[in-house]
Amino acid sequence: MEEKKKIEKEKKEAPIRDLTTCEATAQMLEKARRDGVETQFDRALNMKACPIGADSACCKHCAMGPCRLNANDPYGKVGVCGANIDTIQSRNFARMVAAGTACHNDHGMAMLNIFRDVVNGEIKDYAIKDVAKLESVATSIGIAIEGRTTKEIALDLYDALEKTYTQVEGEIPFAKRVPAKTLELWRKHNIVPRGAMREIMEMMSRTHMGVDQDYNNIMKQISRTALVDGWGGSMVATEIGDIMFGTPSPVTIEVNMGVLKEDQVNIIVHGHEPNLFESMLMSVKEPTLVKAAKEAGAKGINLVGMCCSGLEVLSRHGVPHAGNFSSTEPILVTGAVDAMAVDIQCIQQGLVKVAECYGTPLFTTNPRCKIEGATHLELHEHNPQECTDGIVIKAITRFKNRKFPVQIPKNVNFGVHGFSHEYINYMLGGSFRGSYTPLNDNIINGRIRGVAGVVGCTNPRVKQDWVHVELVKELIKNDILVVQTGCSQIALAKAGLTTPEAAHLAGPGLKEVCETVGMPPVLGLGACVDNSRVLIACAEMVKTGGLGDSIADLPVAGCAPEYMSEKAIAIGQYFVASGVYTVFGVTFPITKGTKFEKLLFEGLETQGFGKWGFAVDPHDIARLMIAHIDKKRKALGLDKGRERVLMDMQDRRAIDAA
Ligand code: NFS
Ligand code: SF4
Repeated sequence: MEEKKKIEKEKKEAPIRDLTTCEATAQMLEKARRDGVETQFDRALNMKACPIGADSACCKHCAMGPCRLNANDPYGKVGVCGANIDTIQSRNFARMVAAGTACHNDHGMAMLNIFRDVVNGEIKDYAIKDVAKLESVATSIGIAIEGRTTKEIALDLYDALEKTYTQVEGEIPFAKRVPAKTLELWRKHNIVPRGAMREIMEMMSRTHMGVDQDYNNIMKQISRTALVDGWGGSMVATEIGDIMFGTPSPVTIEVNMGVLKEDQVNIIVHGHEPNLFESMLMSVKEPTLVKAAKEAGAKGINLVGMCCSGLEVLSRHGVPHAGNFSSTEPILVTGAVDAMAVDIQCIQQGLVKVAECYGTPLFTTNPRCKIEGATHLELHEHNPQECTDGIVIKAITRFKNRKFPVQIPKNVNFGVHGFSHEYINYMLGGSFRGSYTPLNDNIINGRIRGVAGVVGCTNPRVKQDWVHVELVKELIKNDILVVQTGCSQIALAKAGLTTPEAAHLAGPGLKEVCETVGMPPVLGLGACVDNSRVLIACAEMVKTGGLGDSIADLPVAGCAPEYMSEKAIAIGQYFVASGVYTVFGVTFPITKGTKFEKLLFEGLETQGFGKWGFAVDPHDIARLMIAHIDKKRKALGLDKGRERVLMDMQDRRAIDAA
């Protein structure tokens, strides 16, 4: 008993600076402890991760089990049905990919439904904002645009993209954007996705007890399912979002908890579908509501974002962003949040209790995501402001009756965000000759060693933001250009690395490129579904030439160093299947020393795909990624050029002069 108490005490007193490097979050965690409020950080300390689950060595797919195998002797035992460790863990992995893919596709399909009703005139609150983008997306999948009205093109685009979800046979529409050699490999392995519903259904069916029990065969369906995320649902979500709400271009914007304003009505939108946020943007400008806020004694209404929908409007409209996933509970501890509106994904149930402690009304708005104890105020696309106006009114009331002392961390960081792949094209090539040629050239001549995508969640099992920031610093120091999405992008923004001035932290080659173009060494592309922008950028690099024939040839690598969600696993797998080496941190759901592990970490690459990597320490991760980029440079015959850049500046000037 004494021992138990001692452990409890130690746990509660884990130094806050060990939990996060986000200064604002740390301050709020300290306050939360004083206030006796619990967050994910406390729960993580008190919940030891199940070691059998962590190794993916258990199965509960039927009632003859659940069965658990011994990760220290993985082939020493099988399940009651005879399933071995490779079957069990590949099925577990498959279901994570299916769930993550389902989330992105569910989101993408919801966006596409809105698009359909906007085009046929049933939804009047949203519109087609970016006709140029509509035309370029249509053209990319073979829809004629010459001499046709916007509505005609849009209707055709809707019909085509619906297939991403519903098609029974054939290849998804955006397969047309995949570099020929990459697509050829997919066809050879019969993994070009048909439609998301079909792939996810087949994945769930094949992982039922007594169906697919060959991990190699399961792996194929894992890849096909993941690919209908990256080149399917996620890509549709991004493209339709751009068409309706505008394609991002760089904006300078504030992030961190200091964007909350003590003398204003603070409203946070947290979640993933941009339509809630777009409607909220209209509501906070509604003259009657602004007036009501002023009458309540506020200077105005302050709307800020968190997590991925926050990133979408940060990129598209320059709306301030208050923090990433692990900060969603701590920000309520400020006492300054007058309402939080959430839709779907990464909404922790723990928010309810924290919101309650500080009298913050918490609203769920989507029929697919209600939370016990939160107020449900549903957003109907045909009249979205009914919901968002209602939330603003409740927020004003809460402001007027604020009972809790307000303590807002002062931290605010400025940075540049909103680098769509279209803008990268323009930025490097100029408006007349927009192209990826300058990027490829700088990779070929070695100023830029390669490109890394650093993305994904934060996870209280590791120190918040630390792995992201240390990893990215190490990469840019080594002349690797970093592109970012999701919660990772906010970690780097808070660390001040999304500014052009951060170029001084880059190696000499990357620094020179950044200074010439005036860009940061770290480019924020948006939300997690916007990882599809990274895929398109990779396809463009292949198309531009000089860096091989397939995505697998490119000197690029990806990483989600603090991931936690099944969506992240799906993203990792679609990058791997597309040809990218992808390293994950925190933990990897696999039993070491098994055939399935070997397939993920080596075999897939031998087959011509990318492969998985794993390391926890940011410097170890950086080493793995850099070694891979150098391996690809060598295969392309680019190692010589780069050595010269590093060893002899004079030499390089001579090359440039030539
Ligand atoms: Ni991505 Fe966005 Fe963040 Fe992770 Fe969650 S918010 S979809 S899953 S935690 S990066
Ligand atoms: Fe056990 Fe096989 Fe049932 Fe899984 S499917 S719980 S391994 S008996």
